[in-house]
Amino acid sequence: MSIGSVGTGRLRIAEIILDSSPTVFWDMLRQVGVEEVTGILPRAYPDWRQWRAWDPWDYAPLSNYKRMIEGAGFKLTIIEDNPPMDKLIYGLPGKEEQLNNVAKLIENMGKLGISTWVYNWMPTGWLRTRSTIRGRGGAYTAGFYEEDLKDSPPPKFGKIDASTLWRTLKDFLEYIIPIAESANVKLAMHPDDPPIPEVAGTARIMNSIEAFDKLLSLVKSEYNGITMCLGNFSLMTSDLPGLIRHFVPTGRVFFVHFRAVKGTARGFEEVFIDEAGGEFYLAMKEFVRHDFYGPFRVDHTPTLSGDIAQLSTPGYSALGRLHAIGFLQGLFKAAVTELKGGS
Ligand SMILES: [Mn+2]
Repeated sequence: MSIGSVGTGRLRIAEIILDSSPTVFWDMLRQVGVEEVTGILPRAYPDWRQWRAWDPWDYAPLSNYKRMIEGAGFKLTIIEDNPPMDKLIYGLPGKEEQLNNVAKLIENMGKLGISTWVYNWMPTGWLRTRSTIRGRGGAYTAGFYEEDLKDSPPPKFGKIDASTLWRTLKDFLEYIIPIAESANVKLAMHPDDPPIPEVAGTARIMNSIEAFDKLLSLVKSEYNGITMCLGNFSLMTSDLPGLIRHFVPTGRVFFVHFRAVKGTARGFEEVFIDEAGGEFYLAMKEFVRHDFYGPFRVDHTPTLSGDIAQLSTPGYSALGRLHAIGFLQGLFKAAVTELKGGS
């Protein structure tokens, strides 16, 4: 057997980059074999006049951003970011403008050939209550403990219940999915993080397998799909292969995040990906069995000492992610070798 003789599909990693211009981390990603990128909206072009002709979701800044990423040697596959959507989620006045901005983003992504948009329906955003926990070897890591919020008042727009969230989501999808269909851009709902039913008296809905079944049936379209964030789904079920068998054959899994956590949905800490048990290997084998090769990305990791990004963006340690990417590549090679065989 010669090196490289075993394997079928290629592992597709679309790692997220948060920088507004090329960095040494981009070089490192290319060097470890990452070919695709998940981008955010290009909001960071400082201008002392504090005036913008365009919003980050308009064509000009988005095409400039795409050109910069391609110039660095990547394909821009996914945007995992959004214009403000709080009024849409709450169903408040001003939601029409926010809806128009989302529509503009999707139309511009379509023109630029960016195939997938990650969004979520969290009225309280993704949430950690501790960001300087010491993990393995003293690495800083983040955690969520529901008890830390027991005295917290409701957030800015107040309380909201689950049935209102389902109604605003349905209204949103009924308007936006036809636009996504004609733009050829897939919508990939990210689960609530953490996936619990309520934060400070404010409901959350995308927190169970049943909820994702319901999402797929709310508007039946090839463009209405899922970001399978395994960090969150592993807090909903311990059966990741079963989860993959359930959703991947629907053709609606458009993106997968790998993240390891320890604990329960109501109290957990982020850990290094190799601190999980064998579940990620079983998960990767199930993806390969279904000939699903991505796009994947790694997700939050602890922050390694000496990290070039340090604690400025908790969870997005550059070195921590390089470690996780290597681990993912190992899982994939092992799964392909076991299932598809060598000579
Ligand atoms: Mn995620």
